[in-house]
Amino acid sequence: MAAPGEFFAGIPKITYLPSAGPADVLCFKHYNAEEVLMGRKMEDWLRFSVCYWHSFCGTGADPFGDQTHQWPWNEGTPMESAKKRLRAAFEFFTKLGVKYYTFHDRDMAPEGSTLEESNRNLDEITDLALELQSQTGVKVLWVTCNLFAHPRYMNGAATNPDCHVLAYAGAQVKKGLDIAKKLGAENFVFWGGREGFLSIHNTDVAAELNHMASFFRMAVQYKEKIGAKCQFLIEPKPKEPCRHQYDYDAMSVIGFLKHYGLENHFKLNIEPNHTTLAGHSYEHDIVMASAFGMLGSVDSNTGSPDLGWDTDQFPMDIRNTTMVMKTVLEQGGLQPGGLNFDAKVRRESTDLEDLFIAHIGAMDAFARGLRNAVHIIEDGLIAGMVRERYSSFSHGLGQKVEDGSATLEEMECRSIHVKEKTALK
Ligand code: XUL
Ligand code: CO
Repeated sequence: MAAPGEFFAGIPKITYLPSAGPADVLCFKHYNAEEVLMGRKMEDWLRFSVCYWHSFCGTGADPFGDQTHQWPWNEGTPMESAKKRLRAAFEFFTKLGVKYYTFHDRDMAPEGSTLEESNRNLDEITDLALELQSQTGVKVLWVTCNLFAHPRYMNGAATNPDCHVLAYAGAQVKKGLDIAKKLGAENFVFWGGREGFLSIHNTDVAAELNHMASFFRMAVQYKEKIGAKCQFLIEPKPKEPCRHQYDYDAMSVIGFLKHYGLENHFKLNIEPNHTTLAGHSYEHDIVMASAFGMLGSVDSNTGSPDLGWDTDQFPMDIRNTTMVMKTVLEQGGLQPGGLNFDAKVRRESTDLEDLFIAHIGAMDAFARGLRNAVHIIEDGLIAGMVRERYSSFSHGLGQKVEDGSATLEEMECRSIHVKEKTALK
């Protein structure tokens, strides 16, 4: 029997039961939130977050078929169902034991017929969000603005050829930052949904990139003006919906930020499914962003290696989660970022409990990845091999290359009488 206002009746608080059998799917077999590894609780290394758009707004529709999910919160007027959805989401976060969530402005509250009405809707729904946050202790990992779904954004937002559209996007981000501050969001994400092009022939690439940089500068100024504390994050993606997107991958975004002098104001939110769409391995952008001190957060999902599009599946591959967690451990954690499940249950997963099973599976996969990464780091074998591989840079000429003081003349001097065999040693 459902308690009044309960959406997930019959589903208990999910606990750690390592000895549970294979048929027991509503428990964690590996994720033990309180367990301390390398000086920190598992939950603090992993900082899991549930995403609002897939898990609570997703309908199961795809380009070939209509809605398959009949969720009980989708009832009443758009504002009524927005409130039901929020209550259902907080029941879910609490039962799952996840302390963070993420949302777009437009999936939290419906868009009105004017900006003013949209803002009013957001105010009303986020009042309720604030109340539920303080009742449960669940926090916002990040907020983002949906600058890609409405028809006005069909040619982009910050890179739109029409300045009026850029202005609308700016107004939306201004409100998004107010909301982020109100809810104490720890980060704020910019995903360049349609910031790119379908045809290079009608696109002034240099102008669009300049506009995008100006747009980000305005956001930095406003964030500082209102004293919002959230870390700005850019989420790279190479394509889809555009044929080419400017935030192609980690290195493109880092190059862009450095070119425009914005690198101190932003980090990256890496989504591995996007990384593989860019032709890289799963962990590539995690490693690259971290190497430059720019890994801020992770949209923990996966695609299928045999597909060329963004399927946003729950990550279940232990090899991948190990590689991610090894990088996270090596950089000392992800805080204030986290592991956000930008992932959706399949169109065919039509039971409410599937939402739990999917998250539990992915959380266990990350817990196993964390344990593996701890072993790899603690036994030190790989780190020792890597150190040895670069040992020639720890003294003499190598040290001078390392600190940038070496010259080509010194290289010549060192190499001229050395037989190749010795030089290669
Ligand atoms: C799209 C995507 C988005 C962003 C937020 O591919 O990943 O959901 O994470 O806008
Ligand atoms: Co994402």
